[in-house]
Amino acid sequence: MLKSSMLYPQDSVSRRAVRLDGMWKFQLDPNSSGIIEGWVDGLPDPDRIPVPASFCDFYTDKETREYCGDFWYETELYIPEEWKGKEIDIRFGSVTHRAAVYFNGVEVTSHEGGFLPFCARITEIARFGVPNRLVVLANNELSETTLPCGTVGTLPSGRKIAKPYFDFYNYAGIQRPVWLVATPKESVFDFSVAHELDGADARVRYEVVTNGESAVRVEVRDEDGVTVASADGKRGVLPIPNVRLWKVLDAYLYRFTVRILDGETVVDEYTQEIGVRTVDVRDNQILINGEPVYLKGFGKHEDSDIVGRGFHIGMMKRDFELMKWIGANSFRTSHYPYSEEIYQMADREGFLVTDEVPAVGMFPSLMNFAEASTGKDTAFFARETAPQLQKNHLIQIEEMIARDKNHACVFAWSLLNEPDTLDESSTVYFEKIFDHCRALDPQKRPRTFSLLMNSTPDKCKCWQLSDFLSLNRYFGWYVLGGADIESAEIAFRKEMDQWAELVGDRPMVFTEYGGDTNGGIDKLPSVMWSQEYQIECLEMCHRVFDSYPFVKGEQVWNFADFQTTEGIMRMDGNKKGIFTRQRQPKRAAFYLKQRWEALPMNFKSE
Ligand code: EVA
Repeated sequence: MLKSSMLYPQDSVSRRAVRLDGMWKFQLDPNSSGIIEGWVDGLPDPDRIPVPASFCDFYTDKETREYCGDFWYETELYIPEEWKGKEIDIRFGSVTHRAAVYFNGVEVTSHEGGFLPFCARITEIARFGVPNRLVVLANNELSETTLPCGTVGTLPSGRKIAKPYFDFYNYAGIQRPVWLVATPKESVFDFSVAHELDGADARVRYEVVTNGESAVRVEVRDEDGVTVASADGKRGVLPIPNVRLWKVLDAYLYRFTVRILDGETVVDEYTQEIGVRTVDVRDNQILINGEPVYLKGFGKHEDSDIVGRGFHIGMMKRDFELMKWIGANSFRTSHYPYSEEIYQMADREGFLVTDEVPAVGMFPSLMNFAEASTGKDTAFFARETAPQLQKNHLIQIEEMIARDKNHACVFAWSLLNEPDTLDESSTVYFEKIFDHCRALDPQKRPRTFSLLMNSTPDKCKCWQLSDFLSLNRYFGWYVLGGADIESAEIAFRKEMDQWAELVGDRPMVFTEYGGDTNGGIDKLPSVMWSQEYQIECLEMCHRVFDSYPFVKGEQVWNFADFQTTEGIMRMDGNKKGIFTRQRQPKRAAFYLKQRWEALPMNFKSE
C-alpha cells in the first residue's frame, strides 16, 4: 500500500499547488555527521544550488562532482493562512537515490529510490505566518540491494566513489520539481481507468480511491469542454458514444474529473487528461486500438549539459520536436521512470512509451554489454542480496504503475534492463516481478524486459515471460565491428534464425542497437566512430530486422549522446546518440529520417 498519493499536483476549486523550485542551500556530509551535529535545524556552511538539477556538473572540482555519500538541501517557505484546515504536503518529483525529509526539525518521511515521487505530510507541524524550514538529507550510494545496482568504492584518501553496474553517470540530487500542496481533509487519493472498444463507442471502466465515505461523481469532457459521460460512485463504467480515440501521433485527450460531493458542495475536485485507447499483443503484432503499429524511436536518457539528470522543460520540448522531425513514434524510458511532465507531453503528442523501472545493473559489471559476449556466468539472482533487491524492485514497480497507469502513452512496462538470465534463480526472481506487474496494472498492458547479448535463444531462461521480446544487440559494434561488419551480419542472422524457431506468435522489438560516433568525424571509407560508420551499422541492422516479419520495432541506442562514468570505452560519455548531447543531428539522423518517414505505421502488417 502506497504511503502517499501519487497524483500529480494541481490547482482546482479544492486544491492548491505551489512550486518550491529555485536556489536551495546545499552541503556535502562526507562523514555522515549531519544528524548528530543538528543539521536538521539548518545547514552550518551551505552553498546554494538550483533545484531541480543534479548537483554534480555545476562544480569545477572533481571531489564535488564525483561525490558519493550523504548530502543535504535546505529551503525556507511560507504557508498561506487560507490553507488552515487543509492537509499540507511537500511533494518531491524524485530525490536520487534516497532521502529523509525534515520539516521544522522533525523527520516527516523517508523514501528509497531515486526516480519516483513521494510526499511528506506536514499538516501537524506547519506554521502559519512565519517561515518554515525544509531540510532534506539525500544519499547517492549504490548497492546490490537497491535499484539501480552498483557498489561503493573507497579511494586511498578515504573518499567514497560510486561504482555503478551500468554506464550512465550516477547523477544525483533533487532532480525533479518540488511542490507545496494543499488538499482537503477528504480527498481523491487515486484513480484508474481502463478502456474497451465496441464499434464506434468506448467504455471507460474507472475506479476511484478516496480517504472518506462521501459520494463520488466522475465526468468526462471532450476537448471542446462538452460533457460526454458521467457517473456516480467510486467505480463503474462510462460509455462514450462515438469516441475519438487516442492514436499514435494523433492524440486526442478527454478530461476526466473526479469530484467528492457533500450534497451539491464540492469537497474535492481532481482532473487529469486521459486518452482512450486499447493495447494488445497478438499474432506477432503490437496493436493499438486493434491496429498494428511498428515502433520507430529510441532508448533515451534524462541527461543534458550542466543540469545532468535534472528535469529541464526546454530540453523536453526540444527532444519531442526532434523525435517528431525524425519520424519517430515511440521511446523507452531507459533506464528509469522519467519526470512526469514527459509522460504528459507524450500523451499530448501521441508517442508510445515503454515505461522502465530502474532495474538496471543486475549483472555485476559496468561493461556488462562487453563482458556479456565473453559468456561470463554470474548467477546474480542466486546471491544473498537477491531477496532484499526483489523487495525493492516490487515496491518500485508498484510506485511506477501507481504514478503512470493512466497515461495513454504508456503502452508497455519494461521490468528489467539486461539482467542475468542464464541461471535458474533468474526465472524464480522474474516470475514474481512479472506477476506483480500484471496484478497491479488496471489495463493489463504488455510486460517486457531488454535482453542482454548473452541472453541468447539457447541460453536465456526468462524470455518466455515477456509479452513481446525486447532485444539489445550490438552486432557491428561490440561484436564484430568495423571491417568485420560482414561477419556481424551473418552472426546476427544466425541468432535471429534461432529466435524465429522459438518466438511463436510473440512480436520482437529491438530496444538497443547502434554504435558510438563522434559527431565531428567524417571518413571515406568509413571507420568505427565515424559518422559514416554509424549509418552503415544501422543499415546493416535494418537489413536484418527487415528480413524477419516478427520484428515489430526498432529503437536505436541512443537518442542523444549522454554522460557516463569515465573509462577507456567512453570518450567524454556515450556517443551512440543520433543527436549530440546539445541536441543537434549527426549524419545518421538524416538517414533515419528518410527510413522512418518511408515506413508505414503498420509496417510488415500492411
Ligand atoms: C551501450 N549498452 O553500451 C549501452 C548502454 C546501455 O549504454 C547496453 O543497456 O547494453 C546498456 O545502458 O552503449
